[in-house]
Amino acid sequence: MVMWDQQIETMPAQDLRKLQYRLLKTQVYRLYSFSPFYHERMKQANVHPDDITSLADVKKLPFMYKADLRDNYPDRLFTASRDDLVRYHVSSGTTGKPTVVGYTKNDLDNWTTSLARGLVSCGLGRGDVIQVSYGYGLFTGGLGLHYGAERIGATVLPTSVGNTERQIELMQDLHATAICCTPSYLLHMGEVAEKMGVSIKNDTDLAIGVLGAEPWTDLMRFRIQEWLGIRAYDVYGTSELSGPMFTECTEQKGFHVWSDLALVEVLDKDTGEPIAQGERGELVITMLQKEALPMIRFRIGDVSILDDDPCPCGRTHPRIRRIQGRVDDMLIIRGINVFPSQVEHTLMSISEVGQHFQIVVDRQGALDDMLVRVEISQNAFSDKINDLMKIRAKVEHKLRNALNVGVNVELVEPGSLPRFEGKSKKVIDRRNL
Ligand code: DLL
Repeated sequence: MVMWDQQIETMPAQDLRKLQYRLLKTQVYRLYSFSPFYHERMKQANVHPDDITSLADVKKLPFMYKADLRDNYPDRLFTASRDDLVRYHVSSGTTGKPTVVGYTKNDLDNWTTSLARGLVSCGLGRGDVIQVSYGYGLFTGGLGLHYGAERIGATVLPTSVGNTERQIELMQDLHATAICCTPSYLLHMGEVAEKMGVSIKNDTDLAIGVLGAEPWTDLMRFRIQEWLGIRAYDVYGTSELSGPMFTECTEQKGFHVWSDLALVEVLDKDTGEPIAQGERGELVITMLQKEALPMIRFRIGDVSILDDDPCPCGRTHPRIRRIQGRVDDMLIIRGINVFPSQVEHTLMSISEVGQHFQIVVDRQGALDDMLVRVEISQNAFSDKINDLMKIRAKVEHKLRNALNVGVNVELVEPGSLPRFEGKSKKVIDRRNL
């Protein structure tokens, strides 16, 4: 198995834990001594760095929330001097002030190392042409994967987002073997390519996709792989962790979280207590080496499952499974919890349904009303009302069974729902809750 750094990637789990403990202890001492924010937080929680005597003691440390970053806008949580900062990224978010992330030289180096390991674990390396179609600029996706790809000796094609027809021409002419972008943008590219008479499967050298920055399901993965003739890997991260950080390996069974860089906990979102292995919970991450913007027990709000079982790829770092949603993206429809990922999973199991859907939630009087707009697949498209009624009934039936709540389904023509170049917006909630 080819690895970027065999020694660290296959280090025995026990040694990794020792290393994590050392790094945690150093980071906590540093923050307690130099950061007024962390000093105050630890005092409030009645914990001193001397109280951390094992890795498990991480649970004594207070949590950090996205609101802490916003409340300290733009850079009051930074623990490096301005002279030592070499870059900013800014994440817009949906509410309030944006989040500003700063990086020292070492921070950029660790971020790039993390992605170098990840990209190699997806089978990429020297000789590959990697088209980076995440946005370049304030968003972390473009530059993050750009430097990761350069680090492993691949050739980067920095197309960023947009100008899709040109992207497809360049993909063909420069023989891109891999693409990094959101799954929604790749779906859009596939369609635009077909309109241009280009089949990504047959007329390009594309073999690998490194797709993320938004939730998607395994069934969507299978569709993308089948349609475009590639292996599709998930990549995960958030601006606060640096940007895209962790990818799946060729086993496609979750992201390896590099233990020398991050300590991951999966906790019950209500109690903040650990949950049993294999149960889903909220991801809480402590970055062990970050200098400019340290993150201790950051409650990301993403829901996943921790998998500590040995990975057949030989890497000893634990995995987290595909992100199952956010703690705050759960919709409550007439008292029933509904996750958009359940809707996607169900729809993708129905062959007459295309890749695109939209959920619209409204309130009629006191009752919630959920409408799922579904693009019918090109093959199943028909102008016979009877055929369409049958498909609609089937989709409604499957959704009702999966979600335990009745929803209305509207079938729409292929190509009629909005397409996205970056993160997609699949849920429109019109209720004033
Ligand atoms: O989206 C970083 C990134 C760039 C990741 C490129 C992967 C590829 P933010 O804009 O701060 O950072 O958004 C982070 O996006 O908390 C998740 O809710 C969601 N997210 C990111 N990757 C995935 C994924 C970048 N693979 C937020 N699956 C996170 C599901 C994801 N959700």
